[in-house]
Amino acid sequence: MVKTPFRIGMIGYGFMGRAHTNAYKQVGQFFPGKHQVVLQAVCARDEAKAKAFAEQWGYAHTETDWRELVARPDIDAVDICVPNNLHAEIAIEAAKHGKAILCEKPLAMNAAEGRTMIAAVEAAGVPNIVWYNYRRIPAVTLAKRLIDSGRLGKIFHYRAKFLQDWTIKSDLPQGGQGLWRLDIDAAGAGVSGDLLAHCIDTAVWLNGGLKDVCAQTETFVKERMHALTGKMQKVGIDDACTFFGTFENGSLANFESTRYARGHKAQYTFEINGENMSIFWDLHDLHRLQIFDYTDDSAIRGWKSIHVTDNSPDHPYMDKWWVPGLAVGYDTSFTHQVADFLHGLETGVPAGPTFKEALETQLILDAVLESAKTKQWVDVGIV
Ligand code: SOE
Repeated sequence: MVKTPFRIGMIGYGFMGRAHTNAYKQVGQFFPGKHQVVLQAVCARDEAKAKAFAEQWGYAHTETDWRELVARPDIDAVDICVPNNLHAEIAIEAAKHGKAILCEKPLAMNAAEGRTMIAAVEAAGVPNIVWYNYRRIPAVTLAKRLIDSGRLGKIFHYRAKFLQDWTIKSDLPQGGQGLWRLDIDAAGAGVSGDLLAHCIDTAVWLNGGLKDVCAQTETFVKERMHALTGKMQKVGIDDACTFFGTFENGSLANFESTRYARGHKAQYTFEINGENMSIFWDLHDLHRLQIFDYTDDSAIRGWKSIHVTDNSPDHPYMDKWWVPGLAVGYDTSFTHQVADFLHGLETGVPAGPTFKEALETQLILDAVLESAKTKQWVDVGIV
């Protein structure tokens, strides 16, 4: 079959640049389709770093100015892998040039900015998606199938947490490469926008939208040296954020994230309790889905741990990988996202979350931060 080239222009080359590029390299082998992904160009301000990345990962060209990259006629899609404060400007420009856009999460600094990006991609009619990769871990996708089948019955509770511990050191600087997540001007928010954004995206996908929230945030280290200015500066991000709220289906929400949970590196977990079934998932054990099925015979009723590696179509994505019992990891959630995105281009049914769908997470995040600031319940969509 003659394939249609899908030429990627990647902006940024950090941790996510590597995760996305790895997915582009894998997708054609494991999920062959109509498109052939081509690593056309990578852009970084530092030319030597751009060239080194291009050489290591196989990009054909480099750029040092993102405006040059998005204007290149030999690129079909722009992948935005830079700090959050640059997402909107780049996406809007890329849309004007008619490029498909794959944007790192969160979509934007806030919902208002997200709306400008949606307007741009809709006006240009270009395909778009946000990299909320955890949806596409096979065990999480299996949870979605179970919930959609109605087997859980009425949903009562959804709780999620995302715990890390890498910012406890008070002499860790803020800003600059690697540490821009601590700089409010680059990140827009702290753990809420960085970690809870994932929890919220999965929750909305699995359990529907949220009506209202009541939140608390804390900044444990009040000042940090800024890596770019060398000066001590006020820390503007939330180091920890917890909130509860109400889903549109009436179930209760309970979310927590922090970078101050000693011993936890990336402990993202969620649990959903329905009338007939509960489901639990843990990123540290990502290929397992824990299920308690009340409809089981009472003699053998109990929590079971499903190893989501069967290569029948019963276990999402797994028919494309190895043999039963052999797991895939974090990296493949990105491969699955590219596969679904390309499949969406082929079928005309876009894979999510599109920019428009990802706005919901942004609206919830705005409400969460507003609630923490005002110490009031806030309706989602009001801020
Ligand atoms: C932060 O440490 C981080 O890398 C997030 O930015 C990612 O989105 C998350 O998946 C893992 O943690």
